[in-house]
Amino acid sequence: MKRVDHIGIAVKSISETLPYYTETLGIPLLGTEDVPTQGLKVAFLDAGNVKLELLEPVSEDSAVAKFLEKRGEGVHHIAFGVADIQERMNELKEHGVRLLSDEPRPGAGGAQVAFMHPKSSFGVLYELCDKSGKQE
Ligand code: CMX
Repeated sequence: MKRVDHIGIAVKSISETLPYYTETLGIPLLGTEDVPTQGLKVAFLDAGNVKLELLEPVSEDSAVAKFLEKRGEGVHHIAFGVADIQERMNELKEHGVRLLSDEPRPGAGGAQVAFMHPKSSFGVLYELCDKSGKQE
């Protein structure tokens, strides 16, 4: 894992949160996107060497809705940018890391993504994010 692509931050409302990031902190908005496969609306911000991804649940049974209910707003996950995501997943599995799926799934921004269970990553939800096959 050589590069952090983005940090995911769970929020109740993107529209209420955005002015803090764009105006108070001066971090430019890259764009917003619906991610129906995850029950989410997301906003990406350009924090220079890393992106921030604001995550707003649009469905009550999404992972982020559950997170907000249990833990409140805050840092939700850290995403490593990788190539050859299936190979990286296989390597992690060989090292005993518990992955949340056997194969990568479509995520925000046209990426293929996979998650490591926080219980096998010392309390952190890590994402692998592969944009190498992305259609521009
Ligand atoms: N970071 C760290 N720990 C977390 C966590 C998170 N984001 N989410 C849950 N946990 C912890 C909980 O605190 C709990 O720990 P305790 O047992 O000590 O209390 C444990 O993991 C189990 O949590 P849970 O509330 O019972 O939640 P679930 O097992 O139902 O789900 C998880 C947890 C990680 C499997 C689920 O959130 C998931 O499948 N995540 C992957 C998908 C996802 O997060 N998508 C959103 C981002 C998508 C995107 O970026 O596009």
